[in-house]
Amino acid sequence: MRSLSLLVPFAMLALSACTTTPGAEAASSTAASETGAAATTGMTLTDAMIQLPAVPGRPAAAYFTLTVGADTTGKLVGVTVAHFKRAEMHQSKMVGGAMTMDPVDTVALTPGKPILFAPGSFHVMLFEADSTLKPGSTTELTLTFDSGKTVSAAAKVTAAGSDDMGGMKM
Ligand SMILES: [Cu+2]
Repeated sequence: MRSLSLLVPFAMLALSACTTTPGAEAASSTAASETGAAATTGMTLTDAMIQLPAVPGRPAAAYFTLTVGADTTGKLVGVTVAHFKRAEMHQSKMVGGAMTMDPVDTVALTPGKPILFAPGSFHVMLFEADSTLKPGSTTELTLTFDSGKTVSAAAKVTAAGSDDMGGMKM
């Protein structure tokens, strides 16, 4: 009996020594408060926008922000936009001083890090719009993930801007 009662406090001491490493605890709580994303799960689609082409018949572009939860992983595997027959994900990049773009099949999610589809970066190119789509209206943009999950949001339809098209020239 006596040796047993001595063993228990020893075991607890050893356990607490392992789990309360001061450095590790401080690091994890700092990370959580800095990102503010510790409680965020799943994905949120915001700022969805369709930019119609300056010249009819040319592709339109779609931009959006996808907020990715701190515990969310996976891959974005497709985009569809109502009123367009076809959508492709592209990535713009500078090659030899000129902006070019390549189709991308998937975009990997990094937990806690938003994905921005914006001029000069990732973007969606949209083909074969139906004629009912006008600036000032909205349409629905849907993202599909490798899990089979989809996320949708209303996207504002805007006329072609006079701003830099960010490599939209084909
Ligand atoms: Cu493109």
